[in-house]
Amino acid sequence: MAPRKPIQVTVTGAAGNIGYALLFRIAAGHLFGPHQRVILRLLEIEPALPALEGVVMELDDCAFPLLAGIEATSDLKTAFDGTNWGLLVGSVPRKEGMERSDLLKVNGGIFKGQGRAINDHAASNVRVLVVGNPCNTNCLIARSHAPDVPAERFFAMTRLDQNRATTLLAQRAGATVGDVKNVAIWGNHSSTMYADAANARIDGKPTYDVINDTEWLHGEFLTTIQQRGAAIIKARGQSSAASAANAAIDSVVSVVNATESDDCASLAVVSRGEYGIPEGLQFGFPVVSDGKGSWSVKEGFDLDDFARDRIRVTTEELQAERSDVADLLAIGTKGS
Ligand code: NAX
Repeated sequence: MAPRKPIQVTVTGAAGNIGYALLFRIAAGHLFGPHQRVILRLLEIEPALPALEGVVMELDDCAFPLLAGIEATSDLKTAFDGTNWGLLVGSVPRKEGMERSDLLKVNGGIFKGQGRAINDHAASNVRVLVVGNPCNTNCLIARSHAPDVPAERFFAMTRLDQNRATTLLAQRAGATVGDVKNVAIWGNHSSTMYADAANARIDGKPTYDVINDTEWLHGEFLTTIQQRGAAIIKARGQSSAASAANAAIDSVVSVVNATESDDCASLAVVSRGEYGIPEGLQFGFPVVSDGKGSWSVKEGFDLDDFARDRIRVTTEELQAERSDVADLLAIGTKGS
């Protein structure tokens, strides 16, 4: 059998914290399995290219059999030329005194250019996962500048929140993470996201039958997830990188492979009005993939008053973010 053509994966911000945790796993075959070769296309800003060169040396020194090539560049066209998957990790961190709206604008500029480059240079089957924050709105901006790429091919990362929620539920129930299924993250990847315990299943049973503690499920469970990033910075002196990279891998794997019938994957995708969410927002939903390139928002989630209120808050935040970046969005774009 002829060897399969390598899949090209672009990683932006490749010399950063998450990049360092992500690239070696991609090269080891964790995205597409042990028989699929990959080519890495690594984008960085000019000042970070020397550091990226060091990462490339380390990748070389691993002699990964599945790594069929590496291109390190600061040029957008080169970075996205023929790419099949774009993992958009690089963005500018929030600095002291910076308002959230300033951050949205600074990063919005980056994602506008990358969206255009994806539109003009990527492979016709390209898919994009945005990790760099604020990831939902950055994704919306990139998507709006890629009118030739179907909006369904753009994803923003809420998987780290899903993984955090899954572990918390397992620990509280005295179960293993493999017993916890169907954990949805609704809305924005920010402190307003809603981690949905009510529709999750632990060992096949509804969460509330196993963890009969509404106060914890409506309180500490949610605040622990919201504050987890800050807790890791406090403990480690650096932001989460390995778990974020792992969530990026999980996100891609969940798009590429079929979802089990008792489970879902949390991904922020373009809203088509599911569950009453305004159309066009890049919104965290429970998603099911068919394993052949298509996905849909999972139906049948029961949303009580508490859930509806939380989802309203996160929806309003995303609408406000969309207004803040209105001048960065391509007008009249399909799906935006
Ligand atoms: P780092 O600051 O370590 O790395 C970011 C890298 O991006 C730097 O090397 C920088 O040179 C590069 N960069 C900046 N502008 C660029 C541009 N225009 N083109 C290409 N590269 C560019 O941050 P890191 O810890 O790696 O985090 C990256 C992003 O992930 C941040 O925005 C962070 O907030 C976000 N996260 C998102 C998460 C999520 O769940 N969606 C969780 C983890 C993380 O917080």
